[in-house]
Amino acid sequence: MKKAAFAFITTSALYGCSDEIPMVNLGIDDVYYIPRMQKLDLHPALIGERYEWYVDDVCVSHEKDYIFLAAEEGCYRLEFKIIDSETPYDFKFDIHVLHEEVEYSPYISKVYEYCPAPGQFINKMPRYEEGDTYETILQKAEESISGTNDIMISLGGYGGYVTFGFDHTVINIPGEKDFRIWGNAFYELLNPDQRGGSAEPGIVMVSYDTNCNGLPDDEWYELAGSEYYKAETRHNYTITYRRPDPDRIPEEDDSGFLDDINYIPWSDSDGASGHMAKNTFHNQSYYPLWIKADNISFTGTRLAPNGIDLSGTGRYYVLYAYDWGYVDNHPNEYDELNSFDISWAVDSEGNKVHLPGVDFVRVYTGLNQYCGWLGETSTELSRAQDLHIALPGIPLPDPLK
Ligand SMILES: [Ca+2]
Ligand SMILES: [Ca+2]
Ligand SMILES: [Ca+2]
Repeated sequence: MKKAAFAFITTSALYGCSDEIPMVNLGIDDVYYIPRMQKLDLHPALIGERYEWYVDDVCVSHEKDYIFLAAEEGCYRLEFKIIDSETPYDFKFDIHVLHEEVEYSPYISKVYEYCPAPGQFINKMPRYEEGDTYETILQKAEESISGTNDIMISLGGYGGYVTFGFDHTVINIPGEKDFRIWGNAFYELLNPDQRGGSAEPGIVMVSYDTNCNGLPDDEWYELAGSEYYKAETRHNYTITYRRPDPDRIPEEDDSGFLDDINYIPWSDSDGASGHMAKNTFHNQSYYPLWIKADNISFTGTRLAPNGIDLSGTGRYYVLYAYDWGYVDNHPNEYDELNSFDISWAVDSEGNKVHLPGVDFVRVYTGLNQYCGWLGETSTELSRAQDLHIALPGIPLPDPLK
């Protein structure tokens, strides 16, 4: 991001008839050169009653500050007006948007947070080794899902999340899906038309780096998928998991697949409580070993259970995919059903929000569900891609065709 330099002008030059010549510092340059898909943070130093920003004669904002962001290379004519009865102001300047010097990657370049809930794949995907800290686990998560490394990470039970970003801002192109995420969902072979099998829907949140500090400390917006407005979807749901009691006496269930049914206690904001069981397939700790706290809490939207025990005896669960808008919900070959439109973003009240792009993407497990020997439902993911960056040798599809 280019820092705004100082532009000096005098009010007398603009309005005349003054003996005094105060120096006025607008804080905006006459011309800028920036790469595409990078924000330019404009902070005028002057104040007035109202403000207007124009890009190529189209009014784009009435705020005092403006973040310019463009997907396309070219020259953009900007105009900034201060509407004020005493000291009105009008300033025109140019922004030249250029191709980046080092070609952007369409894939994840950074993992900012990896905070899984407990689960049977935790401490395995990625693998915890003696001496690991949060920082080293975070680095392992980044090495797993960045670029085309395609190593699956697990988010554990309800609420567990990962936050990642790209080497540029993902632009919200109107009418188009903007990024894609790979999971490990599959449809079972008996009735693939039913779209059931292993669907472990993860909810996507997005954030725009509005304070331009490169950190995910800005407002988050949920991408409202097919279930968002349904009555059975629970918003502002909180769950707390507790570290297993080392003095508990492990108890088996009748199936023989669960050898510790009171393993990890949880309680939620609805007053419900239960346990995540330990199964015979995974014997490592399910509680993240790098976490010192004895409790972990998560808050978000919780989707209704999607698993049905077709056997009636707890031995054959099918987890049905929701229609659209979730990660690890449909098999990866359904690229449309694994792609996301930033225009689905809603605020905490469920109102639609327009975001010009996103710098941070968060995915969290959307269900609190336990399915016999399959264990807890947990979202997995291995890769994400900005759909607006051309892959080497493959041109982007023309949306007009
Ligand atoms: Ca879009
Ligand atoms: Ca920020
Ligand atoms: Ca999965």
